[in-house]
Amino acid sequence: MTTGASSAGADAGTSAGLSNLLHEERRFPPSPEFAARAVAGPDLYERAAADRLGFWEEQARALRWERPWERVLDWQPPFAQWFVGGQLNVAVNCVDRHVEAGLGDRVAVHWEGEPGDTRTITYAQLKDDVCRATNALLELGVRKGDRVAIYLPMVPEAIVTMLACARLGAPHSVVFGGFSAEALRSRIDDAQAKLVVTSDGGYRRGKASALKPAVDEAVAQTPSVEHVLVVRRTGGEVAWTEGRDVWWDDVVPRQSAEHAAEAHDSEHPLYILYTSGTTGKPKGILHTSGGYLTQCAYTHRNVFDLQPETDVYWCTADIGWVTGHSYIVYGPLANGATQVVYEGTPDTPHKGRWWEIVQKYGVTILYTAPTAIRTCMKWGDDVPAQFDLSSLRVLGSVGEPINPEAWVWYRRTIGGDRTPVVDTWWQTETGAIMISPLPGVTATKPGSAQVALPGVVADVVDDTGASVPDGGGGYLVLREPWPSMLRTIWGDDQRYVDTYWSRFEAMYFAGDGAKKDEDGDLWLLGRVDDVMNVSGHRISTTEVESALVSHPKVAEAAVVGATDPTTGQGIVAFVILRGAAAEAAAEDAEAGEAVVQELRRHVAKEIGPIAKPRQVMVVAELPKTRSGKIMRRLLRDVAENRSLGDVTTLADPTVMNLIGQGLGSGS
Ligand code: 6R9
Repeated sequence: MTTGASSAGADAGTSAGLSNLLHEERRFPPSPEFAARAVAGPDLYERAAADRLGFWEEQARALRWERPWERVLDWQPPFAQWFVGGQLNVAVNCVDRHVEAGLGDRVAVHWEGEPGDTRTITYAQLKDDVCRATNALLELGVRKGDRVAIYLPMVPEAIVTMLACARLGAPHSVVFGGFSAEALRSRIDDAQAKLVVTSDGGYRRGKASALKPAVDEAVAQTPSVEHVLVVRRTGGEVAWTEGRDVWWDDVVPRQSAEHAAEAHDSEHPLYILYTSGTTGKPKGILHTSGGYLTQCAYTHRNVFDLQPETDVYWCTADIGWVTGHSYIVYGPLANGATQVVYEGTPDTPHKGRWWEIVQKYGVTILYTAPTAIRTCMKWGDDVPAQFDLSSLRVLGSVGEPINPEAWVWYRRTIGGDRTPVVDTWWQTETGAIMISPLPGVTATKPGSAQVALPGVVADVVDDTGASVPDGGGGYLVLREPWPSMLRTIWGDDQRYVDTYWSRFEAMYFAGDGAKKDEDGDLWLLGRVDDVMNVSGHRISTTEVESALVSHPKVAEAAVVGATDPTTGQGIVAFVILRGAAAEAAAEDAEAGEAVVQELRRHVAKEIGPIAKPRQVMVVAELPKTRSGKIMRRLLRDVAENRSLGDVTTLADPTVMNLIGQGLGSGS
């Protein structure tokens, strides 16, 4: 294989590092054997270019429609409807039709609990489980159009509940189990959910951690919720509200395993998923049925070269993120794939747990995030070396830019220098993969997501919206609507228009910086707005700032994402304390340290542990422009230990000296 020329620098994860690496010369073309039996061929690009809408229709025909569509696309910019007039049931597509095709005995899910307990669920069993859950939701009063919040660990019931909602046409809103009671409350409230499905708890890092208390706290303030359906997972004690709370075991198993599914309109809402925007209030991204499922299934098949009869696929994401929605639930199940679902963390009970799982189930396709790859790199090559990873044949990456060094390590150490690596760019809003190599077709290039998939039209434009030439940089945009695009922000069409469609005329603004290299391949450079990316999770600076200023000791706060070798970015907060707290912290280092820890815990409680700042720096002033805007750029310089950039627009250039003095109060 061609390994040579340029090598990845230590700073490869930073934008500056990436710019240097645009001259990456390593190429990994597919082997002739791989190409010969690959799902995708080069003709896909030609067909999509010749007739884009016809190409998407061809992809939609892979699904079962109860009524055919009349029009492929109705585009009233920026509002799209796909496969208009068509009707289908998403759950039937993901489950029943495989059983009817004689594949009922195929394993849908090899589930592995963190403590080592396992469950094997065939498509036939999954169908029965989904029907029982659907009947239970009906018994609890859920009807088509009602919203259901799901706050569960990675247990099979999470998948079953999502599909039961899809079957009924009751949009789900999955809230990541690591989010706080307050985050859950605001999401339940925004969607006016009628039912919350949760569990007593789940296993993480070798311990049972409770979930139900957060639900109790949230639901005390959300009058829309009629019932809380509780899965028993850990057997831990739970507080109980009679009449409201219901055990899963008491209502679901006794239901009929038959449910006659209704066909829903192609544009019927499938789910809402909240993601951070540039303001404190998370955006409820709305996805609908036909177009979403079409693109999930198409991308899952082609990007991962899925051969459903023989592959064992594993996506390590949590179901609370969009990757779990599209590439654990909807894409793989629509394609009749066999997959592994793992409940816990990669280092429990030992650092080789993931590789042990790959060996145990003979995983052939692995889809994970750069932050996990970099963590495994840190743990050392000898960990994966203890396991047989020869079953792997395709490796995927998602969530943030993958630096070439990590890419090459992934391919070499996990993929035995044999597997294609696909770096897939997409977002909660895009619903499915948009930019990625195709294994079997593309000669891959470490660090670059390369080109838009067939059917997708991406570009990089400058400030004025003009397309940049090869070698140029700017903003990533999408020029044409795509089937799995978000339809709006739940309850806020105007915010949808403002956020995505107002920056440039007639183009979707993704919020990411990007470059085109000399071959025209795309390099994603991270967010250009105030959204941080921590371990592949989107967290807005404003959200963390709001959490900080909600603490009585904080007068003002500014938050930046600083480059972090493992998590991509780390959260660094600069805070000005209020009078007495400020005096105490200034006089006594221990008091200063105590307040720093208190604030870190406070943010974790308000938003969730993923938002806990890596560092909190107590400062006397914040750098502001004359118009009062905080200059985050300068704070980033401080957080990343760089010398300061241009300070001439500061209202008071001396504040940076004051900030320098405050740096003793790190965490
Ligand atoms: C799927 C998902 C979306 C943001 C996106 C971008 C970053 C995702 C990436 C990537 C570079 C990749 N991102 N994949 N950056 N290369 N392959 O992650 O959705 O949680 O909504 O995040 O993540 O910044 O805008 P979401």
